[in-house]
Order: sequence, then C-alpha cells, then structure tokens
Amino acid sequence: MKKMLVLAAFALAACGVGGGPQTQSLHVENGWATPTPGGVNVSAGYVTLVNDSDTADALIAANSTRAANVDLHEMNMSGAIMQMRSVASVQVPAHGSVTLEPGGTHLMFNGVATPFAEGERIPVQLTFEHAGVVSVDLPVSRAAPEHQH
Ligand SMILES: [Cu+2]
Repeated sequence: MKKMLVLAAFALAACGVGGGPQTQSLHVENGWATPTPGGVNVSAGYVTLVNDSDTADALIAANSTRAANVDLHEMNMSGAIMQMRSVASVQVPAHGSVTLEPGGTHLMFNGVATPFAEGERIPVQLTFEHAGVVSVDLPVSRAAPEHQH
C-alpha cells in the first residue's frame, strides 16, 4: 500500500505541477488532448517536450490506459488532402524543445473505449531513448489551454 502512494506522488511530480528540484532530464509542458468526436474512437494529443540535458533524445513510444495503442503521427497536406502517417520517433535536441501541435506531429490515441470528455485528464506514458519513461496527464480540451509558464 505504501508503495502505491509513493508511485502516485511520483506521477503527480512528473506532470509538471509545482516547482521543486528537476530530477528528470526531460520534461513535458503544455500537454492536452482533444475530446473524442461522437462515434469516433480516436483522439489526438499534443505536448511540448523539453530536453534539459547535454544529449539529444528522442520520443520513441507512447501508451495510455485509455487507448488500445498510442501512435506517433505526422500530418501533412497533400494538395487539399490532409494525410497522417506514423513516424518511428520524434527527435528532441540537447538543450532544446519540440512542440507537437495541431497540423503537425501528434500523439494518436487509437481504440479509445471510453470517450475523452472535456475537463478530464488522460494519463500517458512517454518513452524516451535516454530519459526513459515520463508520465504525464493531459487535460482534455477543444483547443490548446493557455500556457502554464
Ligand atoms: Cu494522427
């Protein structure tokens, strides 16, 4: 029981609420996810990945208890047609950041069993090549929430 409480505290610390010493070389800011449209079981998630280390890193996987799987997707226009394709990784330069945002790279939640409703938070685990697993909670919102910084 004690162990579970410690894990819960860690998850809260990792989602960027409050200050405190930064122990992880990679952190996530300004995350959010879109509500699932009626009758559709997919959603997109957006985050800013900030690399505080001297080593370039890469987001290589994502998963959530709320989706059958979470893909890394890239979006581009082919004429008037919006196309999405999977990418193997998202690079995060040393002492740099990368923003996943609408119209570009995003997290794709596939197989969402329980619709994402506005106001709730979606737990997501992001796996990085060097930093390992970073847990975040993405608030569900129709548009990007105001920046927290
Ligand atoms: Cu997508």
